[in-house]
Amino acid sequence: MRKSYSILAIGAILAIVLTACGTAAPAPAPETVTKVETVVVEVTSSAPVVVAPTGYGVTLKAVMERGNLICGVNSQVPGFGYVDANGNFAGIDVDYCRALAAAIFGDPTKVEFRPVTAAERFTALQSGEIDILSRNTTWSLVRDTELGGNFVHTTFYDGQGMMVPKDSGIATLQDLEGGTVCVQTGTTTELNLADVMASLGVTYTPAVFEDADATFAAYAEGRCDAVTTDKSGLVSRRSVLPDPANHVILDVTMSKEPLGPMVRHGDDQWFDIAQWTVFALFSGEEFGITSANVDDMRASATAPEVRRMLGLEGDLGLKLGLTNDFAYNVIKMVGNYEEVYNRNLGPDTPTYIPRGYNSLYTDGGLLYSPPFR
Ligand SMILES: N[C@@H](CCC(=O)N[C@@H](CS)C(=O)NCC(=O)O)C(=O)O
Repeated sequence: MRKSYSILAIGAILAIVLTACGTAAPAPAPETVTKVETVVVEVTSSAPVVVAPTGYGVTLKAVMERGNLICGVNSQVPGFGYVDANGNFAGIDVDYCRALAAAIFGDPTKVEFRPVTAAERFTALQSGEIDILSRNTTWSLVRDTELGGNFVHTTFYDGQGMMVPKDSGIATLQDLEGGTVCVQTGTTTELNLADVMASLGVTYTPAVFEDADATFAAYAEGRCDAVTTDKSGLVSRRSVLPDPANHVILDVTMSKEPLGPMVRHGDDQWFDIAQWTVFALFSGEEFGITSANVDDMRASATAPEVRRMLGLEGDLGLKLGLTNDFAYNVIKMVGNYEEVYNRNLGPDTPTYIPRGYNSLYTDGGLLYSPPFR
């Protein structure tokens, strides 16, 4: 699948990535992506991208008929999306895919994980190769418009950072004057680096790589003085360097990187399903409903919102095109947000990241679900 996709769209990927990076002319006629049932967008004269059919209800119907969800994920970022020692996909973004499968099928295993690189991911979504992208992807205006996506609520608030060898003597971005910085192509990272260094008047040479493995291998070999990506990515990739303790993340945040799932334009039902799956995870934590106690809660809950959310009253699930126990299934089978977070990024993991902004609003963070009513 990935092979035929590459043959079909390699020029288009380049055009889209270059456009996303702001180094090429704008992609033509983005409106055609959003308003037409099935279209072929001539992103370059030689390499059309087939855009998947869109329209209300199309995606859920296709997923149900196929019998599983195809989720575009990372395979190189521990804690977010990677393949663990047992050969299973794991990470917070991967668990979100499982939660969505649980919401749709009542079965978190009905999901196929499709690894996509930073450069491939938007074309994979537009072409219909994947039903949803859940891969440490930053919400931005260009991605929300020209690249044909809608971002579901942010699931991890992040910011870009810079990592250097501990003994390098580099303590600030200014110390990188005249140096080389390893960075991955097709990312917001590359753009922010240029913006921030220009505003500081720091001259540097970017060393650009296609994926995280190549970027961090070059850094580990000393081919650059520093490496930059989302701070989550730095924590994650530092954990798999041969000598994690010998690398420090500078005390500087270069950007806002709100990371979350992305769907195609055009299917509001699918957007709502993806969105309320996120809210089920947040609300589960807010109401103290866990995978361990959800059955007790279902047997004894009296709070009206909890009863509606777990499908004991009303028909909220049916309004999404799902069953009324969709949120119960998410929490029972995958856990609430806190459980998912701690499993992948909690204090007992090698990729520990303090919750910070990724706490509930009731704990001073930014996670806030609208009401289940
Ligand atoms: N959040 C940024 C960066 C995301 C990104 O792709 N980060 C890299 C560096 S950690 C990555 O995940 N690479 C993994 C890969 O290429 O498979 C974006 O959406 O552009």
